[in-house]
Amino acid sequence: MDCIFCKIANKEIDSDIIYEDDKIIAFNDLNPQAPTHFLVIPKKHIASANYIDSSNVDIIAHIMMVIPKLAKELKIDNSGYRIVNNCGKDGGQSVDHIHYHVLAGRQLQWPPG
Ligand code: D5M
Repeated sequence: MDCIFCKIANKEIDSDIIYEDDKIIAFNDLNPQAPTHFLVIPKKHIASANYIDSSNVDIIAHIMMVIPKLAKELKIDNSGYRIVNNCGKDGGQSVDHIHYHVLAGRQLQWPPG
């Protein structure tokens, strides 16, 4: 499968990794939209939020537990941050491997565009 985030997870292409364990990997976004902007992905390919089910939801739960730990390490936990998952075309998903954006370091606006 020609998936750029699978290639990052498999270390077939370089990325700026900030966290890794047996299930997930986090790396800085190539096109940052905030002073802190990293992505957290499962190593196993899940195409989008549409494909979360009982067989893989433990990985998503793990991502949601690791993000606050990373936020604390990066000292963005007090000022705040945003976790974003874009799903599908209208959601703005451009890479078909589920990923959670974590954005911080400036006042983020709402609603999103
Ligand atoms: O977000 C996809 C995000 O993935 C977008 O913010 C750019 C980022 N991206 C794409 N390729 C790379 C590599 N190679 N390293 C780091 N970041 C990357 P989406 O929600 O799908 O629009």
